[in-house]
Amino acid sequence: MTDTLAPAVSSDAASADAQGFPLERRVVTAIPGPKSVALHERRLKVVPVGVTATLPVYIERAHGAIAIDVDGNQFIDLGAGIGVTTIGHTDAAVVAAATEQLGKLTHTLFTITPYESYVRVAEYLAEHTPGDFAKKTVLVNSGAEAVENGVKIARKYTGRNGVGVLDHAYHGRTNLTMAMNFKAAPYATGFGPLAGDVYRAPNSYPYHDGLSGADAAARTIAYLEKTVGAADLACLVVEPIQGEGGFVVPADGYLPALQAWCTANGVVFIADEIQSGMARTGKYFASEHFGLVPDMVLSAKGIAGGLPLAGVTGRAEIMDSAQPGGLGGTFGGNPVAAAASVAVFEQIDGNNLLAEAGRIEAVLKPGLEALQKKYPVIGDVRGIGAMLAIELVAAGSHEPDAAAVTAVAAYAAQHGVLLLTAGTYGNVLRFLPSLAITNAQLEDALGVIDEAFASL
Ligand code: PLZ
Repeated sequence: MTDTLAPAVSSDAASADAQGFPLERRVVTAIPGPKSVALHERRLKVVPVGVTATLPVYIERAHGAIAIDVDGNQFIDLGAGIGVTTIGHTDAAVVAAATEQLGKLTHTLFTITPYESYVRVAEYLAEHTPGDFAKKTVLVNSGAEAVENGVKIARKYTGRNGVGVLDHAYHGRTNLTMAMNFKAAPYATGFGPLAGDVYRAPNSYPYHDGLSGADAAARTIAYLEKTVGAADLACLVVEPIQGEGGFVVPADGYLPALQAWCTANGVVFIADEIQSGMARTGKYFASEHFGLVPDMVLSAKGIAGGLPLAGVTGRAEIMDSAQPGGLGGTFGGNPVAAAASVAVFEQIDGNNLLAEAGRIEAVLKPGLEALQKKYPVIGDVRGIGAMLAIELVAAGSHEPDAAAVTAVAAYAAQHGVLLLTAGTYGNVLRFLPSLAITNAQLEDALGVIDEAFASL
């Protein structure tokens, strides 16, 4: 705190919450500060370059929407660790549940000797995923592992091999999911051979293709019919709102048309809700905004308040097609992660946190639209709830401007706002704050982003 490399900048908002945790943005050193710089030097010696750091600022603690680094800088966190701490960093109920569970039981392996919290999470997922039919859930450790298991089960159920995915999709870093991603670099470059039988089709991207949902769906379906054929397709995996691809919201009617085609052709329709789910968009799952009732829903990220947990939830008859002993893993549905997850569901249900996404949208979206009027580099403002994005383009065109994204994110970081990028061409800024962010914090962050655009 004694370091004065940069002038202190801080917001005027109320300075602390009821527990005394700071609520405000506050920059007290250069970014990164000297302690972060020292830590980063240590890191570079022992952590491979493949594991990058978007912002080499070392975080020590966080609560709600504020993260504090080792140098005492306080950031307004608009990324929530890519949509993981959706109900807020260190939510008191999640901390209490996980802490209590740590002292009681940390592991048995659910497929050896089970425990209740796994079952409770499965019950919550059956209740809160779309569709009024019997559902079952297998819990695993990561989003990619959920995608792997979803595909595995769909293949067993259908007796088919093909996996359909969409342009601009992101599904993970394992061998199969690398093959399912749209972008090869950096996720798959040099890491092959990749899994086969993955078929990619054009998506709906209204800002760029200008197509109606019906026309975009007809294009996707024609493509899948030609490149693989429904008879060989086990599943179609879609993100209802694409995450890494840049919060691409498909045109009205697009996703329902894909689902109808899947249903008519015996193709398992899988919604990858790993980034869009768990209350991020004001519904439990973004599928609900589009009237979708997926055969299978994949969840991860926000499901356990920061602890590693993911789920594959599907129609009981599909899930039960995997033979006894066919699904599992040592840590899947770990008792501490599952206890944290139960607390997340209790918090969302008990405190009507779904409404918070609408509150955030009501502040953030008009704020971003006002910036779009001021700065022609902002080509598109889109998203739902607490999953909003702006796409930056060369003024008067739709040509991606990734350099502007980098500059705005860097300016924001220097001024105490953690802002994430996205998009196949790196030209999207995405906003996925925790539902705990206050309006004052949002307004303050918007002010910084306004200055960032002005500085371009
Ligand atoms: N499906 C829709 O968003 C993870 C990737 C972070 P894991 N996205 C963030 C990084 O750089 O690795 C993601 C997603 C969607 C699947 C995944 C994969 O989830 O928990 O990262 O494996």
